[in-house]
Amino acid sequence: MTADPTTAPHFPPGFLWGTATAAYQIEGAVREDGRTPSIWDTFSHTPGKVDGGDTGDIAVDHYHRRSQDVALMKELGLGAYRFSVAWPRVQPTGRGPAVQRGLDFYRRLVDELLDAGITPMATLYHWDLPQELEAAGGWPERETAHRFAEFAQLVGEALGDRVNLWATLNEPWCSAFLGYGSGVHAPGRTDPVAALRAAHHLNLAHGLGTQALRGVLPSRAEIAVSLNAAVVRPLTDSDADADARRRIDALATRVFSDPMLHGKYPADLLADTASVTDWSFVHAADLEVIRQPLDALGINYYTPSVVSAAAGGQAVREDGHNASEHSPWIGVDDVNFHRAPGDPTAMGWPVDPTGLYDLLMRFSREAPGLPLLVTENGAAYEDVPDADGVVHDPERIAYLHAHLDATRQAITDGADVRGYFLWSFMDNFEWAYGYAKRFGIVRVDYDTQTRTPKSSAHWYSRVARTNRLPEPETEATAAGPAG
Ligand code: GBH
Repeated sequence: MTADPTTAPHFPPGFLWGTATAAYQIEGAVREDGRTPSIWDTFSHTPGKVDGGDTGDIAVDHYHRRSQDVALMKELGLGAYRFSVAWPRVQPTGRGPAVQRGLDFYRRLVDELLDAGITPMATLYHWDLPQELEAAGGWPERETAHRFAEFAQLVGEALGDRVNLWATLNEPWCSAFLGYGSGVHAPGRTDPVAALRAAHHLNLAHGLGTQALRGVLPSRAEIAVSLNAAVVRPLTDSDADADARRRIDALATRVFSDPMLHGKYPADLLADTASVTDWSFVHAADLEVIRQPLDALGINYYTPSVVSAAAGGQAVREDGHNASEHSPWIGVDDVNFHRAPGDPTAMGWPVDPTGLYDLLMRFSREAPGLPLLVTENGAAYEDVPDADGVVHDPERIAYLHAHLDATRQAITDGADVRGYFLWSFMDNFEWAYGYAKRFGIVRVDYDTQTRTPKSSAHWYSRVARTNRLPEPETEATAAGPAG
């Protein structure tokens, strides 16, 4: 009954099997060792911004439970771990010299990972801008990009001898368009011009930050960026729907990938947003700075979008994403968002692994020779622990299996995918949703901070150890506790 291991499809040798987290979502200890507030501290403490009034003050207390968390990763046989560095821990005002105690936390984390045989991947910016930099204007101001480059240099100097894999930014789309456009993320501003300025300055920060890292890292270091490139599908094959798809694709994906990979902003994006801004905040030399040679492109994927042109110019939003009065789609107020086919997760996001396949193939064609990493993929479900506190989560296993199968198919079809980082290692602070949504393969009891691997953790452990997906009929046994 068991699959023949010699014919079962393996992933390429050396494939990185990781999980991912982000500083504000897990660390807590927000006032320790010199850390100052980030925009997410301010935002989560503003009534009405986060479900249940939740904050990251304690989160899952990873700042104090770091060693135990790394030990659990080792026990599960995970090969890589993507974490982010909290800017306000390292440079509390966003300026000036680094706080050694802040850097020490990450030095110890990395040392423990390396001791455990786990490859660290450090993301420099996962949304926690020091509040003082927001007070000075935040991402809509050009100066913030220069501040980021300085921060990148400080972290590069401190960790460059032990971290080989880096990402500059995580999902700059969220920072720019949810942070300054729709306002559902920190800092909660709703200003279309500010959102586009933020997008450009995040691009510039990526370019300047990459240059700064190259200046201090050994030549073996690999630098990437993580984009939440969107999979946007037209509702029908009409020209109007194709045009809606094109406009959303420009504002979701090409606004970052075109300057980063090709050194230009898409002409259609500039035309579509001409009534909002003339983009005069883009200086002539910026585009060459933004286009830096990269060692990998990180793709974060969860679910696709389905769009159509709105009949009377009046858009409807029926896809379950955080509805807000202000649209993040600057200059595009006549595109409908429809519920995509597929069973919804607890986020209401339909499961569709073909979107991940399509994205990997798209970028392997668009940027030949650039290795790809899936830097986030995973799902929230209504996990119900049994009497022993154990969560049996077959839906999450099915989600992971399907998306890993799509990844393997893309590799078979020529995509150079080097690794996969499951979101997330453990349940954590899910931004505007607070603790209500659980993405972890490890359950966290928020009263006791106890960590308990879910069935999906044992399943993923098996995948990581064997470098292959189990045949569906062996899934039940594969999901049992690891030997
Ligand atoms: C990632 O964000 C984050 O990197 C990670 O920190 C987070 O915990 C994880 O995914 C799970 O959410 O169409 O305007 O309604 C993903 C964020 C959420 C961004 C859905 C796009 C739709 C925005 N994505 N969102 S909208």
